[in-house]
Amino acid sequence: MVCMASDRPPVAHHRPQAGRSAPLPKFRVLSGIQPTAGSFHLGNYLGAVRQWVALQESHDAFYMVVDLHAITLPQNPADLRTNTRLAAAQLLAAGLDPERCTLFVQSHVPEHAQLAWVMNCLTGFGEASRMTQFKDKSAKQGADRASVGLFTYPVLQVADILLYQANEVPVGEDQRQHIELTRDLAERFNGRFGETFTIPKPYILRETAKIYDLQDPSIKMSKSASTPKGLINLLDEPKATAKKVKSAVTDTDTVIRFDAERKPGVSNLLTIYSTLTGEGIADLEQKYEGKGYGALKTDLAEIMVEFVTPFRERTQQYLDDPETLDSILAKGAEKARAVAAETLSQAYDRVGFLPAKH
Ligand code: ATP
Ligand code: LTN
Repeated sequence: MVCMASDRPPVAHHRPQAGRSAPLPKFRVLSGIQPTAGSFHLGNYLGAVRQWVALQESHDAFYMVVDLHAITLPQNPADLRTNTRLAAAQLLAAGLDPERCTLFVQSHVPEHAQLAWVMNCLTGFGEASRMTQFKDKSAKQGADRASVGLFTYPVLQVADILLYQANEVPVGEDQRQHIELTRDLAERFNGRFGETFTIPKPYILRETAKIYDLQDPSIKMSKSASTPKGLINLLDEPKATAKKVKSAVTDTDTVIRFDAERKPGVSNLLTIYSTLTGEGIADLEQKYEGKGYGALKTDLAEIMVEFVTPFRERTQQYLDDPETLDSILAKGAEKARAVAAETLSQAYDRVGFLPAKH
């Protein structure tokens, strides 16, 4: 495994201050997900969204559907609109509660694009060129056809995080480099213009940082890289999902043991099983001792079906009532904007922009 669990509690650069009698203000988390598919996949859920749900209980949580990021690759406008609502509906179905967190759409808060411009001007061309996700995605399209937006994608993500003075950013392992860039740019800005931004930390849980493709456990489960049989979409027919789990690639021996290097397929299934049920890996190894892969896969298929069936129903309920959904997003954007506007105005002032007179 490549990553470390986030150390807790986080040490904020700007620790929130409280009066003697007031309760300590909560740390802030922020994260985002792209509306670029018709369904979240299991990697999105286990690697990120599940943590978002948990963190809304303990943190001041901001979560957004990042449609500005989505258009760094070509999107059909009608699909983008549909997928944006769909992403919000899935986040609510997964357990986000608009009373406990701020849920919004990135393009509803114009400050993201405004701060991104400032941060673009602090980012080295070479520094941006080293972002591995840009290299991967641009290589897929043919480097010459990649947009400048794709190149500067990570800098927009930096602006997303810094606008909210987030202490922690719950994401999967593939996002670590972008959080590192955020830290570097925040330090650079603070060093050059005076203390302005909180330095955020990645919040990446070791166990679920990277969920692998069920057919090729050497690559991460991803909407773009995975084979259809290796990708579990949460909104797919539960029967199809069960079938994919049952035909997951394992290995030629039959021992159910967690060993990410030598037995990546089985280990991936154990991780998924353990996270969805709360049963420890060691307990699962014991439970399936001498039973073979068939039994493990059959049980996991059932667990998956039990998980996705109500998830699909709840998502559909939100989609059936777009007015309520849009009003949740409108309230979220209003709350988000209040925070973002304050940070942006400070940053503009520090950079030396002349205040606009109203
Ligand atoms: P892409 O096809 O562009 O790679 P994706 O499937 O990785 O997309 P994103 O919308 O980019 O999906 O990711 C949303 C969140 O899900 C991020 O925090 C990301 O780190 C996390 N995530 C995505 N795939 C996995 C995975 N296989 N394991 C763990 N976390 C993941
Ligand atoms: N690049 C992220 C999505 C994202 C994000 C953010 C995550 C955009 N802005 C801010 C955390 C914080 C991805 O998951 N692909």
